[in-house]
Amino acid sequence: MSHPVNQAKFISFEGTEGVGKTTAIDLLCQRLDKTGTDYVRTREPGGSDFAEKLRELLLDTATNIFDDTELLLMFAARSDHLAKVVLPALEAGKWVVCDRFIDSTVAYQGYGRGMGDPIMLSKIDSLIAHFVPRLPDITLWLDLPVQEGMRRAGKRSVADRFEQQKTAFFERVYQGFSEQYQAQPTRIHRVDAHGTAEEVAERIWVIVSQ
Ligand code: Z5A
Repeated sequence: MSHPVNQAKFISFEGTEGVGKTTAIDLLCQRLDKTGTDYVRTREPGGSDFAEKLRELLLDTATNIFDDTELLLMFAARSDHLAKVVLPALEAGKWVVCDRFIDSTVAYQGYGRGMGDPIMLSKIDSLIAHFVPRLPDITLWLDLPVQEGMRRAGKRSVADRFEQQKTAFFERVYQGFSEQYQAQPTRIHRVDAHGTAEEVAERIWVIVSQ
């Protein structure tokens, strides 16, 4: 068995719908288990009791809210999650593996809802600056064409409030991830999400274990 990976890391997974984040996180966590690495697996929106309540509202197809309200609720959930789960875990020397984080807000609220409007993007930048004291050390952007992710995700049953959006929305979300990757190539790593789950997991491990 390999040695534990000692230095605590904050890792976020990002990508459009159905790219395989959950599957990739399952496989990463199996490897962290094998190396004896102490970690917390979490997700956004959600991850703490209060934020999970907000997640229910945010994903509920019966919820009808304005774009700014959605943005603020994402940050309300994030603020609680950071304070109660992410920061304490990192301070205790644990890794944090998080399914979605700030880049999803830029992609979904900034590009998907806001169509890349500079005012919306600047609101998000400002919220990050004020309410996110710790950025991920590594962000893994699972890059897969939107249609291919939808095909993978389509095997599931009921669509939530985001999954009900049309393809054009998800193309803008993709553009949001792509532009953030180009703007922040040190933190954000592009992972080719084609191929088998094991092949994708191997690409991720090469990045994470460096
Ligand atoms: N949201 C937001 O708007 N703003 C924010 O700030 C945040 C989030 C944080 C919930 O996210 C929604 O919240 C999300 C954005 C919004 N809405 N959308 N869309 P979520 O992460 O809970 O939901 P999701 O993005 O829809 O995730 P997902 O659809 O569950 O997909 P996934 O986790 O990336 O994929 P998966 O479940 O691992 O895989 C999908 C299927 O493909 C499954 O059957 C797998 O067995 C299969 N799969 C996985 N990997 C492979 C490979 N390599 N080959 C073939 N098949 C595969």
